[in-house]
Amino acid sequence: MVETARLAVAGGATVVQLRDKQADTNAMIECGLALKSALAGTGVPLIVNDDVEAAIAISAEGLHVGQGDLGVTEVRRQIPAGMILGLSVGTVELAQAVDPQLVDYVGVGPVFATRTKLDHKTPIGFDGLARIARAVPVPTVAIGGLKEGHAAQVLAAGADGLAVVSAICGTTDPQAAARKLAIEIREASR
Ligand code: TZP
Ligand code: MG
Repeated sequence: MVETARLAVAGGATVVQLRDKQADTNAMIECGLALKSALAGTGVPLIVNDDVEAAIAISAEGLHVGQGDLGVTEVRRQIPAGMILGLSVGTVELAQAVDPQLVDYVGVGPVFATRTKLDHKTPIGFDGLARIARAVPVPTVAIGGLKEGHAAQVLAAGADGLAVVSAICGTTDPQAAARKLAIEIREASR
C-alpha cells in the first residue's frame, strides 16, 4: 500500500487518501503513519477517510467524510484548525447545502459505476457532475470509475480534479498510470 502511494506520487499524484472500510482505528493509524513518512518531503497531503481519531493521531493534513458520517459541523469542531475537511456529495441539493466555512473541498460521484465501492449510489455521469460542480461553493474532485481518457471531460464538466482508486492502485505500474493521468490533466487544463 505504501509503495503504491509512493509510486503514484512519483508519477504525479497530488493528494493521497487513506481509505479502508474494514480497518479499525488502530490499523488506520498504523497504515497512516507509514504513509505519512513515505510522503514526508513530497508536499503531497495525506487525507484520512472517515476516521476522525486516526486523522488526528496521524496529524494527517486532511479528513474526508461522507454524508452518512458525523455531520461536518461536529467534525470541524473535533479536528485541529487548518486540517483540510472534505465531504462527499452526490446530488445538487446536497451540493447547495455545502457550507464553505466548514468544508474545504467536495468529492462528487460516483461519475460511473465502480466495483471499488459496492454500495455506491446511481452514477451521475458527466452531466450530473456538471450540475453538482456548478452548485458547490468550494473546489470539487470527481470520483467513481474514472480512468485514463476521462480527464478532459471531468475538467470540462467544471470539476477541479479527479480521484481514482483502480486506475492507479489496480495496475501493475502505478507510477506510469499516475503519470499518464497527470499529463492528461495538465493538457486538459491548458
Ligand atoms: N466513492 C465514490 S466512487 C468510489 C468512492 C470511494 C470508489 C472509486 O474507485 P474507482 O476504482 O476509482 O472507481
Ligand atoms: Mg465515509
